[in-house]
Amino acid sequence: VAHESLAAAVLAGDTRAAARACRVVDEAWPGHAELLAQLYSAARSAWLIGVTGSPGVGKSTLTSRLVEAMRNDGQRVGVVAVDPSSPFSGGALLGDRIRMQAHWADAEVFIRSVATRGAMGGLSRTTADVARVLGAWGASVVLIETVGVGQDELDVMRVAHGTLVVQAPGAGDDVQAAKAGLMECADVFAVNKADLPGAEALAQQLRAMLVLGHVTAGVARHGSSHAHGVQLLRASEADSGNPEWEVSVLSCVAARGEGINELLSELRRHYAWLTGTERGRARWGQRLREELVQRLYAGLSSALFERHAPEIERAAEEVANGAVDPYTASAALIERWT
Ligand SMILES: Nc1nc2c(ncn2[C@@H]2O[C@H](COP(=O)(O)OP(=O)(O)OP(=O)(O)O)[C@@H](O)[C@H]2O)c(=O)[nH]1
Ligand SMILES: [Mg+2]
Repeated sequence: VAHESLAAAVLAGDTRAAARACRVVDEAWPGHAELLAQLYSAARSAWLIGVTGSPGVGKSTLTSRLVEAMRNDGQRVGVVAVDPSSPFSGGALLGDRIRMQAHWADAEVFIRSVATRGAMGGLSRTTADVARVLGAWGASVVLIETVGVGQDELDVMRVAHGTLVVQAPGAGDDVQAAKAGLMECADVFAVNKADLPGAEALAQQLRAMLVLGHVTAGVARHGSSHAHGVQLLRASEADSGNPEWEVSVLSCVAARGEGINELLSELRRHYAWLTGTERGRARWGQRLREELVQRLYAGLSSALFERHAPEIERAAEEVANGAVDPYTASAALIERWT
């Protein structure tokens, strides 16, 4: 395969090769799946941490602090900054770059931004692929920062082993935002900007919500978006024994580097749970199963669309001119192809 030597160079820890591999997978060049297949087993040992939350809560500042802490441990670190907007809009990404500046010069830190929505699973597929390239390059930890607005961005967090949801006082609708999706993807909550008024109240609100939401924990969390896979996939998790992961709320002041080690050890404790307990392993196994299902959905539908393009075009024409209804037309095509 064309990318074999590229894979070898990435696996040897070559930074330029990793940058090139990121482009290959980000832009879905021919052979990118084969490249990723070659990197997969090495990438599996990397610990992927998602960092999300509303705009401006301090995700980048906190991510940068976590990188610092891991670098002090001598670990090679990857950062994937997911920018949901256009790569040309600048703003957020530029800000992130400035905050990450301290790490750009560090050869043991690889920072990559991802903006492609693309086909085949879009943002979360690209993020998973890029994070794996960084893992194969030798990052023992890959931090994935994304703004916690919109389903696509929240889906990105499913790529990570653990998700840190960052909240901050004064962001207005903090807890409201937490309710809408963010709450469900949190493995650990960080109440950042604990130097500002309202931080303690926010932490208490979050804790109260966790207690209330506890009944459904582990069932509602991390559900699959594909109806099919869900039941099949969930059964294994429900069957496995305790203990369920308990989400906690920790305070920090990322700007001053306070509370970072505590956050890191809580995240480590989560990773130990995920990889070292029956229920944790079932949870992670479910995610990996879901990835296959997602890739099949995307791959099968694009393959079918490609192969049957003229037929689909004819049916579309008939629906458009009223010769047939869309229900009958789609049912007939699906019947013929399956
Ligand atoms: N008071 C205070 N300000 C902080 C703290 N951490 C970050 N900030 C400030 O909050 C602002 C936003 O920080 P970022 O790290 O860019 O936040 P973000 O969540 O990455 O922002 P986006 O990526 O734009 O959504 C900056 O001005 C930071 O200096 C903190 O602990 N306390
Ligand atoms: Mg940021």
